[in-house]
Amino acid sequence: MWRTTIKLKHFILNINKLAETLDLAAFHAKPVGQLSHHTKFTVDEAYDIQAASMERRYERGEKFIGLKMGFTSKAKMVQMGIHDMIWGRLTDAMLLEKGQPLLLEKFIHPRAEPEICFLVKKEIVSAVSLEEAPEYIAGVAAAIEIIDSRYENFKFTLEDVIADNCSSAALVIGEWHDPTLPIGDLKIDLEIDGEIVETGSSAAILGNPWESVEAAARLAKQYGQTIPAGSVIMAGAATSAVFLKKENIVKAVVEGLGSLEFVVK
Ligand code: OOG
Ligand code: MG
Repeated sequence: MWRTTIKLKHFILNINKLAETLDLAAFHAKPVGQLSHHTKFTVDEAYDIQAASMERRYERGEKFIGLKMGFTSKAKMVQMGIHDMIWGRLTDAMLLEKGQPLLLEKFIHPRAEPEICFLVKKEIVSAVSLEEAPEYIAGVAAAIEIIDSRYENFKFTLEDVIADNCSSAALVIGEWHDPTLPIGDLKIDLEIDGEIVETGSSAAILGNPWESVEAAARLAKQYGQTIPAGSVIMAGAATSAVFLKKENIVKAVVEGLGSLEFVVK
């Protein structure tokens, strides 16, 4: 009998090649097929791919500015069909300054989601409890995250999205506020062109956004990433994310933390 297929027994996962695929997809704003469709990899290997793809950005001169948590709310889990919390890395190139437009041509199929952001006061090098977390935080702000999956049709598995730096693409941060303000149950609205398109509460973020700081510290420690003083932690979206179109005016309003907006060009 002739064999018609040959099975490779000693398959070696090419972390750098997979990282390059995702990095180039982001760089050229050209989507790629899901990695999981041709390669099997674990959650830990997905974080290795993420780290390797971020190394390529750092080599181009981008600077690490903080972490983002993902799937910390039910609304997001349901929208994307993923049931585990994830985390990704943010760089200075992703940060939109006040008044700076989001240039559509730099993205594949960007979506916006309203978030709460924390400013780190003291370097976080290991897990911190919910009680200890405020000692490490200098400020809290309303924020908008722009996510842009590098995968066709914004479809992915848990491993795919982690490898893709959790769809991180851009972020806008509002005015910093005193972190002792109560933030456990604030009304959060996302408006497009003056209409509320999504509404939720900060309580949707793990029951309380401070839980996201605890989770970020724990996961960063697990994967060997410290969170330096001056960096930010995006707590995760409180609502589903909304696709963006040219000329959209996108605004987040968070009760007690004010509002922020940007224009899509
Ligand atoms: C993954 C990113 C999830 C959040 O806030 O839950 C996220 C995605 O939805 O593409 O950023
Ligand atoms: Mg997010």
